[in-house]
Amino acid sequence: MKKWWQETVVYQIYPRSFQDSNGDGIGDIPGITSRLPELAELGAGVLWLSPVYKSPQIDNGYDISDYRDIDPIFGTMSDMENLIAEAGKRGIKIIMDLVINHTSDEHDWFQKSRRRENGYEDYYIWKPGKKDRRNLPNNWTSFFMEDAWSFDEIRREYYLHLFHKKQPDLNYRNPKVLEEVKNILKFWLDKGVAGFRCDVINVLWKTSLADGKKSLMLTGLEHYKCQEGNHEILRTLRKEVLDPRGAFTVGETAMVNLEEAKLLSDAARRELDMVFYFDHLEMDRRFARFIPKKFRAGELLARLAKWQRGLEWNAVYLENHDQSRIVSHYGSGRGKNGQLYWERSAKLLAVLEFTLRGTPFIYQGQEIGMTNFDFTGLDQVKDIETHNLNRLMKKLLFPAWLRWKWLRLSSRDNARTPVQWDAGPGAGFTGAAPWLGINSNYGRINYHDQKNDAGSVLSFYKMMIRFRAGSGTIKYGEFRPLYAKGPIIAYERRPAQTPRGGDGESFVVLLNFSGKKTKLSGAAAALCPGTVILSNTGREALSGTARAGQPPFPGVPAALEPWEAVVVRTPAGR
Ligand code: ISL
Ligand code: CA
Repeated sequence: MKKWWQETVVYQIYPRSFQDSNGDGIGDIPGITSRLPELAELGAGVLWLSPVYKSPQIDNGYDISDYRDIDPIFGTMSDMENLIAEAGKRGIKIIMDLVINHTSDEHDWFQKSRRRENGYEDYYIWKPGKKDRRNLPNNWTSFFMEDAWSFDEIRREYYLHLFHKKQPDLNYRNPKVLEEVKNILKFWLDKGVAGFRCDVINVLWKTSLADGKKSLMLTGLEHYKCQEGNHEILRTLRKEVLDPRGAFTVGETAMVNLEEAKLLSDAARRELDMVFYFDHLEMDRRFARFIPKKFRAGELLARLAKWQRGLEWNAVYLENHDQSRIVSHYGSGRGKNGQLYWERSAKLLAVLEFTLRGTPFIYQGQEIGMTNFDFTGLDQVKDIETHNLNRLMKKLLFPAWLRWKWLRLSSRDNARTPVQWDAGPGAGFTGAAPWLGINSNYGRINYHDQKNDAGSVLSFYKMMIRFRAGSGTIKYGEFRPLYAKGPIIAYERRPAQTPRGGDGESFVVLLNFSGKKTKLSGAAAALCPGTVILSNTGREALSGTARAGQPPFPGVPAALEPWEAVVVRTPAGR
C-alpha cells in the first residue's frame, strides 16, 4: 500500500546557509520559517533540517553536545516548535538529522566518560595505551583522513572517532547508549517531527577493533560497515520507537553497496524506509568523490539502473550538503562554455531526478540551479574535510595547483555557500558579512528573478514536481534502461506488473549530457514511437501542433539538441 513518504518531495535545508533573520551572517530557524511560503509554493512536502542542536560547530553541527536543545546561533527551542507548527499549517512535515554514531566531545556524556563517572565509563570506545602515535590501539583511519584514535589527557587512554577527534564514537555494546538514543528519538517525535535522516547510520556497530586492511580511504572499514549488530540496533529502534509512531527514516549509508542497501531498506526487515547511496554521484570520481575521472553517460545509466531495479524503493537525490552542485558536476558546468547551457542543463537534471523511481530529495538552491563556489583559494574554504584532505595530499607530494584543482571540485563548501534569494546586497541571505562567501553569480542566479519567470529553472522544477505527482507510472512504475550511446541515454518508465504499478501510461526519457547536437541512432529512434509531452527546449510545442488530419508529430526526435531532455509518452502496453 502506498506510503505518504513515497508520494512526497523532501527538501533539505542546511540551516546555517539558508536564511539569516537576525543579521549575524548565519542562517537560522526564524529565517527558515520566513521562507515557508516559498517552500510550500515549490511543492515540498517534507523539510529535512541538517543539525540545529547545541554544538561547538567543528563539523557544522554534526558534532552534537546536547540533542535536546537548539544551538543559539540557530535560535531557541520555541523557534523550533514554531517552525514545526507553521510548517504543519501548510501541510509540510519536518524531519530532523539524527547523528548517533558519535557525539561532540563537549557532550555531557563524554565529559563524564573521560572522568570514569559511574555508569558513563563505557559510553564511548576507550583503549589503554601510552601516549605515542606509534602505538595506537589499531591502524584505523578516519573519514577525515586522520588517525581514528586520539589520546585523552584526562582519562589517559585512547578513544575512537571515525570522524574528527572532537566527534567521539558512541559504544553500542553498552545497552545504556541505545536507551539514551531511544529517548532522543521520542523527545523529537513528541515534538511533532515526522521522522529522521540518519547520519552515517551503517557504521554504529564495531564488530572488532582489530587492524584493518590498509587502504588510502578508511582503513578498518570492514570491521564496522553494515555489521549484524548495526542491523539489530535499527530493528530495535524501528520496533520500539519508530513504528509505534509511524515515523519515517532515510539512512545515510557511507560506502554502501547494493546488497547491504537491500538489507537496510527492505520493507520486510523493518530497519530503514530508504537509504542514500553514493554510487551514482561517484562514477566520475576516484577515492569516493575526491579525484576526478571522465564522465560517461552510459556509466551513469548503468549505475542508476542497478539501484533503480535493485531496491524496492530509492531515495532519489543529486545534491546534498556534502556533494558538489549537480549542474557543475554533471551539467554544463562540467564543460567549457558552462554558462551557455547552464539553464538548460539544470532543467535536464531536473527531468532526470523527477522521472526516476523513488522519493525525490531537493537540496536548497538546487531548484534555482546554484553552482559550485567561485572561491579562488583554500583560504576562503571553511570545511575541515577539505583542509584535512589538502594536508594529506600535500604529504603525498601533490603540487599546490593540482591540490586546488581537485579540491575545488569535491569540497563540501560547494554546497554550503548561502542561498541566493535575490540580486540585492548579501543576495537576500544576510545583511551582515556571511559566514561563508556568497557566489558572485547571485546577480544572475537567484530565487527572486526566477520566481515569476515561466522559463526559469525554478518554474521547471515546480512543473516537474507536479508532473511526477500526477503520474502513477512515474511514481510506482518500473525502470528499464533502454539506450546509451556517447552522451545520450534513454530509459523507460512503465506500469509495474503489480496492481499499484501505475496508471497505464508509459514514458521514455531521453537525455543528452553534452553541449553538442547529437544524432539518435536508428535503433534509438525506433525505441519509442510516441508523442513528446515534455522537454527543456519546448519541443513538445512542435509535437503538439498536429496538422489537420495528421497524427501528432511523431515524437521521437532524430537528434537531441545540446543538453536536451525529452519525455515521450509511448502507447500503453507497447
Ligand atoms: O560524502 C560521503 C561520500 O562521498 C560520505 O563519506 C560522508 O562524508 C559520510 O557518509 C559522512 O557524512 C555525514 O557524517 C559526517 C558529516 O561530516 C557529514 O556532513 C554527514 O553528511 C559526520 O557526521
Ligand atoms: Ca542568524
